Amino acid sequence: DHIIALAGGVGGAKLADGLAHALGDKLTVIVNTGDDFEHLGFHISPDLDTVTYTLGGVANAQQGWGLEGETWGFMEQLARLGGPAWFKLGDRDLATHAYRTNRLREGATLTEVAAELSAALGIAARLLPMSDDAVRTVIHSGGRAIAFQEYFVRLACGVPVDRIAFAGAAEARLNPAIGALPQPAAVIICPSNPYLSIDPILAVPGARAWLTELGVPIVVVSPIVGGAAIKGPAAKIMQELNAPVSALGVAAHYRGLVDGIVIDRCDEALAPEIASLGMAVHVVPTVMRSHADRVALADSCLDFARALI
Ligand code: FO1
Ligand code: CA
Repeated sequence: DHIIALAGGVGGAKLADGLAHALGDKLTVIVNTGDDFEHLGFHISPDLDTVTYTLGGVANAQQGWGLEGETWGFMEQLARLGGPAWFKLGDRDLATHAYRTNRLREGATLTEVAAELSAALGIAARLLPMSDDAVRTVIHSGGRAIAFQEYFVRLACGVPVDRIAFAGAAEARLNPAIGALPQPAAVIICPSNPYLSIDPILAVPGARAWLTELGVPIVVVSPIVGGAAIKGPAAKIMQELNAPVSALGVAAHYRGLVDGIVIDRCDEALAPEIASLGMAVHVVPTVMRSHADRVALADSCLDFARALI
């Protein structure tokens, strides 16, 4: 049976990789594009790249983005020219951006380009951007509106988040390929940042209605473990938005959408309170250090979701 996953960056990509191992071409991953932006004339799609590189087995694990075995000749020369050095494009990674940007200019959709790049890396799963239209995450901080990569990379998330907006979301069309997918057995929301990676997907008109009308179990994996984020600014942002920084806070965020949540062993004590929000709780080790961890978590998510049918 077919499974649909929703994913953003690193944590999401790791679970998607485990699911791809179990499911092959029976997996569709719907990927956040709110982090996308134009830089040096290139269309950069960080989360699509992270998912593609991770499932393709070529991700740079230390860095958390980009390709393994990267070299930086382009950036060195760019710096010599006085070009912008705050956002790093590796030599190999640059090929992805040139390819994507060129195809978009030829009239291809982001969906078509994502399919071409993932096929080139030998990926069997289907990777779908949430929309082919521009949706841009904007961070509002102290009266300023900051473009996402500006906030994330240039400011290193160093300003407080008052509010997060998704510019263009109201006018965007949900990826038409999503409505044409085979009926899945379940939907798995990967352990991506709820506010920065999953909310932009849900902000596309029709996304929430499509999910709930599928009428299949929707299961989320908490990206917050032991009151901290495994990676990235999720914990800091939850605190700034006055949400409890815990798996309970994650559960409350998804209340009404998900049927079940997977939380880490170390958060087991939160299970009764989470269950009182009206969702099933599954307690397993969720921290993915090895490839075997990804596969084990994917298998236990699938078992949990299937038991909710
Ligand atoms: N993240 C950084 O922290 N610094 C960078 O210079 C950087 C470059 C970059 C280039 C291509 C790409 O696809 C991703 C890149 N990222 C970089 C990661 C990106 O900012 C983040 O992964 C996210 O958008 C948050 O998930
Ligand atoms: Ca992201």
